[in-house]
Amino acid sequence: MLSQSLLVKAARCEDVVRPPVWFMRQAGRYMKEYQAIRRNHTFPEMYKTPEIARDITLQPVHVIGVDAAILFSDILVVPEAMGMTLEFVDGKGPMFPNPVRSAPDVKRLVSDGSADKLEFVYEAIKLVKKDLGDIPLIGFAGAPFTVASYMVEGGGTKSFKEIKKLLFKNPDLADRLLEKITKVTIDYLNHQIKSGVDTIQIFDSWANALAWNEFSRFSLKYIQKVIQGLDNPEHVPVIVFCKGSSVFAPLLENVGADVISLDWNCDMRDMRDKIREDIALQGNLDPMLLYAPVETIRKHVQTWLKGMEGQRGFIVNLGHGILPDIPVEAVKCVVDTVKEFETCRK
Ligand code: 1CP
Repeated sequence: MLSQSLLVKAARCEDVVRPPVWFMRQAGRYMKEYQAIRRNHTFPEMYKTPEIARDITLQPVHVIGVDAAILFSDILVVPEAMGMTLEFVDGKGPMFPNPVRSAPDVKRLVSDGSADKLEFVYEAIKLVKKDLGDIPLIGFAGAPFTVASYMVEGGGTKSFKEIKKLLFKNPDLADRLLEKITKVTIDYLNHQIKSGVDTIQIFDSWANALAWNEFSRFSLKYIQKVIQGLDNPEHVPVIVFCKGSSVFAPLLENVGADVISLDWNCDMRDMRDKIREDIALQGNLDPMLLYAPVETIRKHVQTWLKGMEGQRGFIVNLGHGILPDIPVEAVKCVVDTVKEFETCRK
């Protein structure tokens, strides 16, 4: 593990000359280099072919100059490995034509040995690590609640009606589903650690659909189980990204993560005063800021960095992923502005 990299050091709240910067969804459609590969391949072909996954993972490191790579893959490979049919429909995103709705549906899902089917991910990690040099690689998985939501809804949703119906009408069945996903997720992340990732991020992208009690009961509990289940002898840092973290941060403090990744609704400096100082914070620029002219972005990021000056345990990112029509220059401008800001030492 690259324990001297800016990312790992910041995640461990050690002294760094400046905060590291990377972005959720940094490998993707806003880059012409990605589009060039996408024109000739379907999305599943891309993440299931280790050489292609490697090339896409490396693109933002070369083009944007980020301080970390994140493996090009998807959180939904886990339900696919558990036996669900996954389709990516252009313009609509991921879909499960046979969503999980009943006890027999949950029973049919396979958890034992399912993570072994994701060899293409582990192979991609090994290939990326050969080419990355001293830039760290982030592996990831979805949080059990977010993955369960996709499995129950059958795809993207605005209302979260089906998953919330399940939680409120049949909490025991919801638990059985979440337990199964948790088991596969632990195995999956342990394989990723063995294959060489330097950091792990757990994406709870849909947690903001939940109320306070349900977040504790159905999301936090299972993220905690995932972290506790890791076989992590070198202590690869664990980042928990949670949409809704502006509200749920006090709960997330005790989940066992090294880093909490914040959405854009909260003030980072204010959050720094509230969260235990041995936990690093990541975030939290509004992704839509990147539609502004580069000069506006530069000034905004400079002012924001000034506000965090002298703080240990700070990783620059967005509050959620880069949108597909964001100009590359805008993303690069954030990276350059952070790199010019060498004052994060106490
Ligand atoms: O070209 C295409 O049509 C595919 C678009 C695409 C891409 C580039 C999808 C389908 N997934 C990805 C890559 C991806 N997904 C990464 C790559 C690494 C990186 O961040 O650069 C990661 C980490 C993910 C994880 C992921 N997939 C999440 C969690 C992160 C987040 O943004 O909240 C979620 C929710 C998904 C589901 C998914 N897969 C793809 C799309 C378009 C979506 C989102 C659909 C929705 O919002 O409902």
